Amino acid sequence: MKLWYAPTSPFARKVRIAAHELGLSSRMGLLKVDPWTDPRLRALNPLAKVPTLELADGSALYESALICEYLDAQADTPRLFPAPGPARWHTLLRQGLADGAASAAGRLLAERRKPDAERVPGMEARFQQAIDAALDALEKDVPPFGDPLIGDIAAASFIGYLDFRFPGTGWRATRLKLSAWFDVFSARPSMIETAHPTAS
Ligand SMILES: N[C@@H](CCC(=O)N[C@@H](CS)C(=O)NCC(=O)O)C(=O)O
Repeated sequence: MKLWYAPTSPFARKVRIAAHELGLSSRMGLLKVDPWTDPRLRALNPLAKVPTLELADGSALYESALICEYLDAQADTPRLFPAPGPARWHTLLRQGLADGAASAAGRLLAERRKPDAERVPGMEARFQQAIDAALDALEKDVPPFGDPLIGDIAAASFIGYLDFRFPGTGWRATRLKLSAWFDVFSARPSMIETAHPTAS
């Protein structure tokens, strides 16, 4: 299997972290692609987004949540997605929260890159509120230390993206538990090997 990815994408990073945590990264090739300009991607994924996982038979899976669940099912010991029940709902909710916040961060970046005349009043503030409220929600229900579930991986991907795109925002000052958790999580080999580029 081969992952079409961009090194700046938090969703692609989420998949790569999951593969690493499951011991599958050596079985997953990587193909770096620019989803905005590479026409080959749309032939696999009508949405032309990364991550897209190309399977051995030439078919493809897209949407990071689905790709991660597929990878979990390929592992000798699936452990990112609990069976139906409270633990599953909890981690899927955390994944949804973190993915939505990462999406808001991406849209905030795009808004800030627009010329002043094209900016829509109130949009930046709305995206920022989503990011801040998501961080507050994660602080109130901070992920545990130890082997992660999918929601914890998504949370780390979101925060990693925030630090990558918006360094020095000071989000840690009022979220000490989340900050401590993220520091410990960031030392995992899965995080180190999938780090966003330092400049882009
Ligand atoms: N919900 C999707 C989001 C994927 C996504 O938005 N990827 C961005 C890069 S971070 C992308 O490929 N954008 C290109 C486009 O929107 O055309 C997932 O979880 O995989």
